[in-house]
Amino acid sequence: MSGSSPNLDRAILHVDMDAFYASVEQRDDPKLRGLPVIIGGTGRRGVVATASYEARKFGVGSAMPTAQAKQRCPHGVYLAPRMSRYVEASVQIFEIFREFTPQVEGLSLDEAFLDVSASRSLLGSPMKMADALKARVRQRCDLACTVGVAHNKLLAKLGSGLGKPDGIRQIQPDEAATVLAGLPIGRLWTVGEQTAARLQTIGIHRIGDLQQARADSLARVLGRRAEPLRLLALGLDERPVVVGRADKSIGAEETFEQDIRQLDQALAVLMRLTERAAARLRGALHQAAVVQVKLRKPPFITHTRQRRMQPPSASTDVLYASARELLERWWQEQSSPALRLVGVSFEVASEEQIQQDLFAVAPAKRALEDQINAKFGSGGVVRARGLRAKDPDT
Ligand code: DCP
Ligand code: MG
Repeated sequence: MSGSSPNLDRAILHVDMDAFYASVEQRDDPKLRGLPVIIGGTGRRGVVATASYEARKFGVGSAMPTAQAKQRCPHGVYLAPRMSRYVEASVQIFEIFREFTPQVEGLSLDEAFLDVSASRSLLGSPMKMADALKARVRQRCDLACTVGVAHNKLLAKLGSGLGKPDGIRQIQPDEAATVLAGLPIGRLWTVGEQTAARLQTIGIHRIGDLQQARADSLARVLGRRAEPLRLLALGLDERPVVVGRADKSIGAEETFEQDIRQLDQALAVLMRLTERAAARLRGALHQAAVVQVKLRKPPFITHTRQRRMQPPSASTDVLYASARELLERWWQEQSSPALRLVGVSFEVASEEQIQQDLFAVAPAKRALEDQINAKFGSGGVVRARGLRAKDPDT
């Protein structure tokens, strides 16, 4: 066990709207209630954003090609997203969240952590608050959500997942390890595909296997991440609720085997990195408030240059224009410019900024790019500049 004992006194809610885009459409058009409704790209290469629970019975879900969804659910109602409606609903639900606590961390348009620890004396138990919150969302927005209740973020989020749809699920400290044990390892926060694959090589498939794993064999495959991950597997998580946003920054970088000495080669890499990071930014429904480039020259001197975006943006073109300017200016300052690493990162704009600024971007073009890139890998659509230079090895 780690040195400090876990704080069991906090009260965290994780709220997540049920089938968010689809529910907004069903609310706005009562004829759609009870029907399988699928929201997504309707073109040939369209991808499903979400499906109503009626449609999920047919095996339709987020990120599936729309064509495949139509095979599984031919009688479904297929609609293109109307972002502005979802943003309006998002603004309303976040207003409700803030009636329970100012400690609200938005994760996306439809999802947030609330630290309601200090609200208990005024508003009652966390379960009572969860109840009241659901009722207000229902009354004022005519929408359903699910609330997870626990003493930390990991378990609150797990709770909302288990309570869906239209539920409340509390996870008590003494049941945490048991609830986690049966879940596949990939469900654990921070475990992506790579980590899961590595863990599987030593026979760890479920979170329970990780709880029981020997420290030395874990360390062999995970290094320094072994101990933090084992604590998460046990349901121990001291992360605070951070007001405004979850991801502080999203970025991408590349190290080169041979130094880059041509400006247009550096710009080509920068474009590719910007494209990759901006797609992730948009995937998380975030906007960038600050663009930063990271430039490392031989032997090992790292410079960063940054610029604030006003207004925040998630457009590859807009973000690249800023990143490019920063790189070009740096290039001119150097007597013999050379790069062994280029990186770009975006500081995520706050919840309020995202909501205001989603109105200001052109969703159709972005969505098309992202869908194609999601389908064909992030090289599917690249701008001409990104193709000019040969791929440096990462
Ligand atoms: N979304 C998207 N593309 C994805 C996943 C989600 O465009 N690959 C959008 C549509 C969803 C919204 O984000 O309605 C919220 O995502 P959730 O993962 O919370 O999914 P839902 O709210 O639709 O369903 P639920 O939370 O009930 O599982
Ligand atoms: Mg949701």
